[in-house]
Amino acid sequence: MGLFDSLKRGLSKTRNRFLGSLEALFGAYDEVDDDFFDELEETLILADIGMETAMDIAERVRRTSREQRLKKPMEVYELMKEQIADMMRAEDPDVIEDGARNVILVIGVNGVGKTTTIGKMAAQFTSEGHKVLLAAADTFRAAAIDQLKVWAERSHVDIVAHQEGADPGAVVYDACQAANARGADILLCDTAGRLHNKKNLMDELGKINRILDREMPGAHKEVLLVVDSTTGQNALQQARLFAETAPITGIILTKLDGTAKGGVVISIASQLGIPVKYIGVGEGIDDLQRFDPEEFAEALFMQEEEA
Ligand SMILES: Nc1nc2c(ncn2[C@@H]2O[C@H](COP(=O)(O)OP(=O)(O)OP(=O)(O)O)[C@@H](O)[C@H]2O)c(=O)[nH]1
Ligand SMILES: [Mg+2]
Repeated sequence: MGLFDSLKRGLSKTRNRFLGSLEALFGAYDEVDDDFFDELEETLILADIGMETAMDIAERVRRTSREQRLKKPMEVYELMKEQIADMMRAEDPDVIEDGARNVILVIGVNGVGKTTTIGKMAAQFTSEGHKVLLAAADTFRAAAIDQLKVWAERSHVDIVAHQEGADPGAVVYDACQAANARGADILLCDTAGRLHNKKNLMDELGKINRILDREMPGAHKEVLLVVDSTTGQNALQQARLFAETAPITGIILTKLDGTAKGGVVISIASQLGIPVKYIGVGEGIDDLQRFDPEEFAEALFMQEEEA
């Protein structure tokens, strides 16, 4: 299956929810007028993308439709797609700097999909010719270490792991030495999503981050926050919390395939001020995609006969 097809499939629940009400609205008017735009705003507000984002989209579409004197609902539909893609566009979507040493620290609350996402990234980067090393810095549970080992095998990459309960800082330190010694150009660090309490977790992540800076000077570093899109409206709070440990450079939204609330990607990409770098559209090794605003909007608003 092509990338766009799996994106479309992953977004099918969200698309059904969005399109049902939008198609009825766009079908009900021969020409757009003030009533149409009022209804568009209401429809978007009910579509679970957050009040602010819904109003923002409606306002942009209303204004630009007037400026361009659009009358036909289908023209406005296309415009809406473009405007939404525009709102989600970010400055620097790249995660890896080619030719440099790269460090990626993956953080987020428990169960959002950090370990799975690292496994998927390891496979992708390897297939692109990179030499990847994994650091099992979630030492809170033995199962977490084993889970990452399984992904390392699947993606044919090396892993540095200690025992359950070991100091995650020591794991990361060893992983940095190993990456340097073995010439790995991408080091991916898994972390715990939960410790005995929140302060422990934040202290631990802060320490890991400092060790990475110290042991990999000059490396290109990304701190990626993983957010479960089924709970996505909490992304803002999660970002604020984790930003205390290290500046977050990107967001990864997982589990889009399991929810009708995938529209949350629009509000996160447009309101958080942090670029969305990847989206997860399934549990398989190939189900992680680079986030492309145009394709996302296209897949989200693709009507039945096209899909
Ligand atoms: N459907 C679907 N499931 C996903 C996706 N990403 C992750 N999962 C599933 O979510 C569950 C939790 O994933 P993990 O990778 O273990 O999450 P984690 O953040 O590492 O969790 P902790 O280590 O407990 O903090 C697993 O069952 C994954 O298969 C996705 O994009 N789609
Ligand atoms: Mg994990």
